[in-house]
Amino acid sequence: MPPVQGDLKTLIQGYIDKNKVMIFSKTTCPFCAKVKDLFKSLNVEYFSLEMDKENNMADLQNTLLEISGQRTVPNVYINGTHLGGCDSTLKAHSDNKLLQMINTPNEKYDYDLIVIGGGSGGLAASKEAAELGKKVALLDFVKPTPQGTSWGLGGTCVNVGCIPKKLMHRSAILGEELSDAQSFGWDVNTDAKHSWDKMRDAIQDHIGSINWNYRVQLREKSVTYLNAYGEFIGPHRLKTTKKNNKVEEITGETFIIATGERPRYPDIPGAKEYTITSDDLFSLPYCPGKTLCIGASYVSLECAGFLAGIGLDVTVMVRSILLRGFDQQIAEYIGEYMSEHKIFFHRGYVPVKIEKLEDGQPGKYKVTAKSTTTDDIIEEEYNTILIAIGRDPCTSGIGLETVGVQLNPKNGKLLCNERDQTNIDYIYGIGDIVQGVPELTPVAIQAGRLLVNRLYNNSNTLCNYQTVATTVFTPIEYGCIGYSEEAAQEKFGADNIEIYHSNFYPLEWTVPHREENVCYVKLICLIPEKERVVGFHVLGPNAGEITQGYSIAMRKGATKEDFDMTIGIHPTCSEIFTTLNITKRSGGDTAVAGC
Ligand code: FAD
Ligand code: NA7
Repeated sequence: MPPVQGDLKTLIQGYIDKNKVMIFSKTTCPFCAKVKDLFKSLNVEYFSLEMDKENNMADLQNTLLEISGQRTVPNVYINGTHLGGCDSTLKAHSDNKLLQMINTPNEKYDYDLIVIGGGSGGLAASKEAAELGKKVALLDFVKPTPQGTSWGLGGTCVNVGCIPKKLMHRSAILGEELSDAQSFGWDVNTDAKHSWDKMRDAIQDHIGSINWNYRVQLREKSVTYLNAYGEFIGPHRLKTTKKNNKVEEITGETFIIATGERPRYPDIPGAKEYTITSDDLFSLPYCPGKTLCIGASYVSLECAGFLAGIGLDVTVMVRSILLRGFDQQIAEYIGEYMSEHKIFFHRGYVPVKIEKLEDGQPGKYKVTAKSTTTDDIIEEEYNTILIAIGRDPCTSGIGLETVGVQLNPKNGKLLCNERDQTNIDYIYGIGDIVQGVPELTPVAIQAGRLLVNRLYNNSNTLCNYQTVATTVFTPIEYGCIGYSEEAAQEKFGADNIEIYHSNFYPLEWTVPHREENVCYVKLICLIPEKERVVGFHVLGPNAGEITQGYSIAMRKGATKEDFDMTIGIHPTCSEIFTTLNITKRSGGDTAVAGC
């Protein structure tokens, strides 16, 4: 559908705002060629929109007339100011004014770009923009949790997300491997004890070094880093407040909001006083002891997994299903595996009250929960209660209403177009706060880099949020790309998809006699498109490492035949994807038959 007039105005204004030298042109126009040759001879970078290549040329020209008062081409803008056509440009050059206009810095604002939020997306965007010669400020400020936990530069992933989570998962996996090692001939102490303090300190030391490196990188790239909270107080104007309450105002031509999300608390007595979230867990000054994880999505299950893996007594309280949004067959397999590995599940319960029984590190707390289907009430005691029932975007309290940025009223997420632009043309959004975008670190980074290249490097490449691979780091890892079975059925219809699946038995598991037939793979293929693979799922060790490479194949539209024609690497887990021949429809047995 061609853009409506209002959209065209924004589009054209965007080109003008983003390009130092902007030429609206036609490929067939000799005057346009003359102007472009002039800029080339002066070694001046320009961006030209060849309007005769667009399918809405007449609309574009009409809108240009409205904006600039000129319908003809070339139509030249320099630093946002309308210069005119071929004659005006040549005259400005002969009067020695052209280069002067081009080289006049934009002094209207303190910064070309202000990025609010120094997490995965914000850091990537600010560094990239500075490399492209822009004057950039990056604000990052962490509001302490209700328990008082705070952290350094780098956002969720580095401080309270992916990094400490994966390292604690690794600690748990090492425990299992320690016991495997005996089967492989190592005389290891079977009474090996785990130290929470040692693990936490080592991981926190690593995080500290990353925080420091980020600061060094920002300094090296001349990004102004402000450890301050940002809040819009007017168009292009931000109030920044430091920890010591020192307030300063700064202005920017363009803004990127990348403020991320923070954990949500249930509205029940005792929740904020007596519980922790993932924001507190990874730096907890004491071993959490007997722990209840409330919530059944990946943050909760991953934390439950590594806490149990380091030897703690762990329960998960599940309101409805496991891993909403993920393939439900595999979600259930994960639940079964975790139950087999000493994690207890309370299914169909929600907490209603939390009370403190004893102070201490850890203390003791009573949780009262009620069934979602019956009148049943349960009461249990734990040392630590970890809440992981979702995360809210940090889009309130930052003055978005002052500048009129639109949010999704249901969840507070930022509404952006495919160019990551909000309804306010100089304000963009990236990362977890954006509606409909996968909440993953590499997504925020990619979006930030591509956005900045569109803003300052004449790029048109959009961030492709489809077919993003991800992994759940539960005790048995789960990697996936594309559609779950349920989503594929809903989108394409059950008759249009063929599902190939199999169990597999990692060779490394055979000698220590780990359980058979818990590892599993599934390929979901679209029959009308030569069995193009639209869903990829693997449940087993190192699923993250396995999954990454296949996401390139999926982006390239790989079919089942492409998988079949690929020669596997033996002996690996991943080779199972090259030999899948049992369809789910056939009802054939997927159990492992041999090596
Ligand atoms: P963030 O990284 O959250 O950064 C936002 C920053 O902005 C924060 O530092 C915040 O304090 C700051 N800020 C907020 N408001 C203001 C303001 N007004 N002024 C100044 N600063 C402000 N993703 C993966 O890809 N893989 C994983 O394995 C993974 N594991 C995760 C595990 C956990 C426990 C959690 C919670 C998340 C995990 N994620 C994972 C998700 C990943 O961390 C996020 O997708 C990613 O950090 C989002 O980046 P962002 O730039 O949008 O925001
Ligand atoms: P998610 O993915 O939003 O999942 C929330 C989970 O918590 C889900 O299992 C919910 O159950 C459950 N939930 C929600 N509200 C409640 C209440 N009130 N009581 C009990 N259980 C509840 O959250 P995560 O924290 O795991 O992860 C959020 C993002 O953080 C994720 O996308 C990553 O980017 C990092 P439901 O299925 O709705 O019944």
